[in-house]
Amino acid sequence: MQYQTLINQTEARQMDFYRQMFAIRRVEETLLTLFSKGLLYGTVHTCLGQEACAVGVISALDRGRDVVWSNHRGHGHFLAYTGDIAGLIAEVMGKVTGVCGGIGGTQHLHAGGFYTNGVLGGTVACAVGAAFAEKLQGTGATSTVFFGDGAMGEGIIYESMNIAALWNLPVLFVLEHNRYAQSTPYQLEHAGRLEDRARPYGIETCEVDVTDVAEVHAIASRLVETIRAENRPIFLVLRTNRFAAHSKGDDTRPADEIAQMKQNDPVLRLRETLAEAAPDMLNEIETEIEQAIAEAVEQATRAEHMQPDAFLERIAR
Ligand SMILES: Cc1ncc(C[n+]2csc(CCOP(=O)(O)OP(=O)(O)O)c2C)c(N)n1
Ligand SMILES: [Mg+2]
Repeated sequence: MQYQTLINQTEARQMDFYRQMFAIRRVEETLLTLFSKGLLYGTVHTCLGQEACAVGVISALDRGRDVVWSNHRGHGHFLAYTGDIAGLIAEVMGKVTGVCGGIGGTQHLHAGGFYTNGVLGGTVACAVGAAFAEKLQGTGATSTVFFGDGAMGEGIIYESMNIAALWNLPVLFVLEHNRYAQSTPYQLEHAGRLEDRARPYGIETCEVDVTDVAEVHAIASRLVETIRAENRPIFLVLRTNRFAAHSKGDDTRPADEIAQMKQNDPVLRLRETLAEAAPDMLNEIETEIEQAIAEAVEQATRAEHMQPDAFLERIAR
């Protein structure tokens, strides 16, 4: 890690988590601005407030080998897995230089072992299928899937949990429990505790209130190690907060509740700690990320729009 010569190992690790979370936050804010200027195709779902979930879990994986399935709110997961700011921004702007040639857009991102899809619950079955394939091939890879509380009404999640438990598949099921599906509070659509939903299948369950990315990382590392060693699924429930609207302008949640959430912002909390320990390095990292984002926007703005015919021709070859 490049910061190790300057500060101790724990601070270096924290600084790296901060760099990743700050990048996600600023990319999401930038995408909202680009949307307001009419420069994006379709809408965007930002993960502002949930950055520590993406970074904490994905930093615990072997990104050269492990598979990740994400959902409609997948930019943070993508960045935590690939670090590819330019590829993401160009993709969401529908440009040929995007990570999927501009054809996938915000909800269909793919790079290496990373996939997203907006069909709630559908991705959970895909992740279980991927885990089955990895197990059959003996690669030692695990498969992680992120889904929201709203998706927990989809029956396919329970069929997937059943098969994963029955066939001893290496899956980490991650519920990002932000208590809302669009603007519907989870209590209005779900009976009982969502945290208890995997237990009937004999799946070990771990619950975390997300305030500290290092804690999420430590827990996820332990779980992934167990999954890899013992070939069995685990359910991780991350209680978290979404700061922005579901997508654009569709937010009827009480303003004071959102203000309260922001009091416990994992990104700012970590920033405060690091600002005391290594302020110069913090500034350097923030400047570096801001520059990377500005360059990515500039390059994507200049790039060609995605051409469906050219794309179809390319994949047909
Ligand atoms: C099968 C299916 N039904 C409905 C939708 C429309 N939809 C997109 S996001 C969303 C709410 C999702 O809430 P949640 O799962 O809690 O995730 P969050 O947005 O909170 O991250 C809905 C209903 C969809 N994408 N897929
Ligand atoms: Mg939700």
